[in-house]
Amino acid sequence: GQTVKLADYQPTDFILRGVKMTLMLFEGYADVSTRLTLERRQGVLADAPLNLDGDELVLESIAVDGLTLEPSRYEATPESLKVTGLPEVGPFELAIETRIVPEQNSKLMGLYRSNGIWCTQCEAEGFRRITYFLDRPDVLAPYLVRIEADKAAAPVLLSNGNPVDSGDLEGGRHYAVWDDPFNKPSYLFAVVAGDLDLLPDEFVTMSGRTVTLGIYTEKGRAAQAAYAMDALKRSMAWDERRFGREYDLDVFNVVAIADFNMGAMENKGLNVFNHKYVLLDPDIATDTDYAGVETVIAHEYFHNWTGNRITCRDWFQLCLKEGLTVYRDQEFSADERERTVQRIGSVRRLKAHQFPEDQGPLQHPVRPSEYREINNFYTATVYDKGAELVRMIATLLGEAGFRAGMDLYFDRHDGEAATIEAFVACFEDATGTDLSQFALWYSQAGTPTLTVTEQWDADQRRHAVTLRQSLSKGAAGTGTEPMVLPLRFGLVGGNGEDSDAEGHVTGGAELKDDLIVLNGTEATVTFTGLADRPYLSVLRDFSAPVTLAHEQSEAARIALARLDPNLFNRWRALDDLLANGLTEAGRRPLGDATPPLGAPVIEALLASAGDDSLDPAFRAQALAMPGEADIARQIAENVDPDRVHEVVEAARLAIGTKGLAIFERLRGSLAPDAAFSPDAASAGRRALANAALGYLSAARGEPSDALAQYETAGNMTDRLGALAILVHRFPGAEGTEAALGDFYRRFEADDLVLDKWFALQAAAPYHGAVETVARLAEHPRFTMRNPNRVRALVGTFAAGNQVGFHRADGAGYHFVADKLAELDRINPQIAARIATTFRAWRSFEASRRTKLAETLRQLSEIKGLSKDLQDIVDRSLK
Ligand code: BAL
Ligand code: ZN
Repeated sequence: GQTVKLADYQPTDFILRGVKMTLMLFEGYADVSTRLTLERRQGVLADAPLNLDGDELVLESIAVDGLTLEPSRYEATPESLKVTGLPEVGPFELAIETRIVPEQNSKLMGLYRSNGIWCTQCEAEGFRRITYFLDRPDVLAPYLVRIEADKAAAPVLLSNGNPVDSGDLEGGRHYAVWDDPFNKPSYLFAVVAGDLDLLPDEFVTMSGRTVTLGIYTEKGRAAQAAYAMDALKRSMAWDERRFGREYDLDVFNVVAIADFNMGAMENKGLNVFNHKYVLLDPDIATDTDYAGVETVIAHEYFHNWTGNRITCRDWFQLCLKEGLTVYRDQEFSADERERTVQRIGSVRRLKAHQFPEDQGPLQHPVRPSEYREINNFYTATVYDKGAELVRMIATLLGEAGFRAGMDLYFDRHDGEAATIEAFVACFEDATGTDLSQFALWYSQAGTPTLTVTEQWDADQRRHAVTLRQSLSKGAAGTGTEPMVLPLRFGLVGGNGEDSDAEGHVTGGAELKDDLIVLNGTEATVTFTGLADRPYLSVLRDFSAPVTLAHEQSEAARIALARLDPNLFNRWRALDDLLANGLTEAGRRPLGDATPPLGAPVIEALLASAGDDSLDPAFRAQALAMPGEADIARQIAENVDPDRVHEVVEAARLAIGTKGLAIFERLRGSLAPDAAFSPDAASAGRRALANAALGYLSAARGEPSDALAQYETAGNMTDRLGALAILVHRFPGAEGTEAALGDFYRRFEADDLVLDKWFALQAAAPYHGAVETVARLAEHPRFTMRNPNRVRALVGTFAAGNQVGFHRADGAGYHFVADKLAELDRINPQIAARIATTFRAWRSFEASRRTKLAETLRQLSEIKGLSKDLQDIVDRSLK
């Protein structure tokens, strides 16, 4: 595949003024007729051809201003259409007809069918699978779309914008016309047609306009969209309150689809969702699912302003809409739920997904400068690190400055396709701040290391804090200049209060209230007038996405876990204590029996767990062990996944044994509420109760508590929590098999719950998991055609089962590679995504390292591999 480079950006030779389309849907094919109003851009050579993008297309006819073109005037291939001899000045109309086969579209890009429903996915380059087009985000136009279909097969016909016409046609067919007056790029185009149920509602905007809301679902499931609808209305109100952004069309529709590559898609006025992020009720969905629906509904809605009204000039600017919109959805969840707990969740995700990407062969800057396949850049770096960069701008400028910059951005660029430079300039201009050094965050890849050392001068009652930043060159080969690190901090006294001691800076930093802005390689801040040595709490709220190397005693961390007025850092103190202990123990050989955690660490953890003055959701987070992959990343070299698992289990047993009384008490005091409520506080109590059950079961070494909970559970959170303990800790126990069978029989009608059944078994941390997963891949309900199902089984096994996937004989690698080769021919995007799990190969001990590399090499040599998978495999090997 060809490499696309940011530096090569050029505007199109032709300007698109408008699009009129008719999609005629039939069983077995669809006829697409497109009329483009185009105009040669001023200054473009008179003989310059028009080059349109296609992908697996067949051209049926082509005409300019109503006249069919001679074959000498155009060249059509499945991937391109070149037209010559077009008018030198003034607008002209290009009419193109294509015939496509949605039923055979297994890539789920463009127009395809899911359970009989016609639907589209066009981001990033799916529109060119529907018709030949200038398929790039800086080509914006209004669209008028007419859909025709059989009325019985597709009573519902939807597209972007407002509905303007509909009616019956001969032969049992009907039509609908949708008018989207807002300029939009083709990636935001959408059409849905099918026999769907509707959950209707409405929202009155801040200026008093009534917007008709609809969530469309498979038949019989509209009631399960109630929580999503509630989240949508809260999102609309929040964007008005927090950012002054009002919705613009008369209607806003969401459609839930079973076969969907992404989580959801923000098409203008017609969001299309993976049904996993719409359909819920307490019997089928966990608290995590509820939170996920709320987040994704909000995220897609927020795109209406950050993504749709202001879009990206080119795909290199993807973080312009994604990083910003993730920041906005994170802020929404923080306001709607509990800020610290939300922040802990976001930081866990960042460390679990973005840090390994940033520290391995797939490393790329938040704004990449080249790509071979754009689908492979919908990454944690673009999304989650992208959000961290926006968060840092907000931290540096303060709430009012950040809002002023956002207001200017909306004013200045509404209706445009913008760049990161344009975005950053708005904050500079609105606040008079120079952000040129800050902007390095967008171009320099890698996780900087922040080293912190402290020196207490007892005679002078003075505390010196030295901060250093460093960034090493990684796979992306980008720069390593010092960046701007906003570091929230406090000096905590023995009374649990922050000191207001004066600080004095030497070196490259600025001090403003509770913020040190480190912009040089090194700086020292000396605090004077202190009565006693303080505990330094630094990088509060994870105010910069760095690896923190803070030389701090275990005693100081334990004190901060108890005293820090910043709750996030209390959690981090505990998490660091656990992670450090597990990492150190993980470096020792398999079988080494030295306890991974010292008694004071376990006591600190249990003190938090048992502290009823703390939010239960926070305590559940404190009790959640770092992930095995996370520990492996910190061990960094010669990792033995069996050893990592061994130390995690040893730690779990030690904590459970020592805390038995606390966990028993928690189980008693957190008995399930009679009526289920999905609110954050109730979810937090369930999370703590389930964490307690996990430790209790480990300590007792037998499954009866989990079995009892499984049998009496009144909601999916408690049922699945218990089943996970049974399947992951008590395999082969009689009750475990019975519960697993019961779960299947109860929920076999529901694909979303069945995904949980597949995923739970795929994640079971045993060497035999390879055989279990191979057997499940032959299960009648397993299919490669549904992305959720593939992710549940193959994706979970590869990314969420360190012990099984990394079995020493390489059987896990072979199984996944075989499945990826098969999947690649069906859905390359999903195959490429799952393949990223091989990227960490260099960090493993020699035998696994060799086998991983060998597997990657074999994959890379398969003939006819997709561009998607080839790109991931080749870059991973680099
Ligand atoms: N734009 C793709 C899905 C999302 O990030 O909202
Ligand atoms: Zn998004």
